[in-house]
Amino acid sequence: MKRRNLLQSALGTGGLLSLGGCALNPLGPEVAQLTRPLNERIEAWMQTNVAVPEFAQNQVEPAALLVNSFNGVPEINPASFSLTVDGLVQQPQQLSLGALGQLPQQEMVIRHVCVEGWAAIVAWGGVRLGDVLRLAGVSPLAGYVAFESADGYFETWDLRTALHPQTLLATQMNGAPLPAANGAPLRLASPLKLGYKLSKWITAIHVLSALNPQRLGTWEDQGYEWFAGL
Ligand SMILES: Nc1nc2c(c(=O)[nH]1)N[C@H]1C(S)=C(S)[C@@H](COP(=O)(O)O)O[C@H]1N2
Ligand SMILES: [Mo]
Repeated sequence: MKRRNLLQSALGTGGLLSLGGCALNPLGPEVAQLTRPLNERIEAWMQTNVAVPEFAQNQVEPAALLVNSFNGVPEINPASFSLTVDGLVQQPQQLSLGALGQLPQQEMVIRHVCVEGWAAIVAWGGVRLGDVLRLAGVSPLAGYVAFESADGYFETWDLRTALHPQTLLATQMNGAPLPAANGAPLRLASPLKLGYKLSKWITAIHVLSALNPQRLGTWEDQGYEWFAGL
């Protein structure tokens, strides 16, 4: 049973609830707006507790992953690079790539889905975002995470999806170091969110208690859905 069907039958709504990324709500935008906060909380909870099935290594589709960058490829020197983790944390961090390499390394084969209508199965390797956040010690008051990227891209996520074990800060793609065009040295990868949530070239992570509704994300601020769950 797919997670979405399971949730819908659990709620006894006969499939009328729109859950996350899909814009096709049969009850129209007003109802979608009304049910959205509830759906987001339920879906975030589901995502924290349920592992998304992964694909096999031989199912990766290297040619299907299109490069999608709104502002070119920023230049980043890996030797001097460090990832900032700050905001509502006990120990703000500046993590070099060497320091990130000391954390447990994970691999997963998942489907990347772009809202523009293409998808690709990709093998990602890197560290769990949750491990990085735990290193900094997230405050109990935190609920959101913001990501800054070297190309000026900006994203915000709910903390629960950020802490999900299948949300990675990837340094590897399809068995090789992450290419510059795909976000080297550090990008988000997760089977839980649409492509535009998966920031490339991440330089800073800010842990927040609330979101600024004027600054939800590069595409969200132009009308794209914020939760963007898969
Ligand atoms: N920093 C940054 N991250 C980004 C983007 C971008 O333009 N800049 N594009 C997003 C979109 S819309 C998609 S589909 C994926 C594409 O990742 P890829 O270029 O590795 O295929 O990156 C996402 N992350
Ligand atoms: Mo995308």
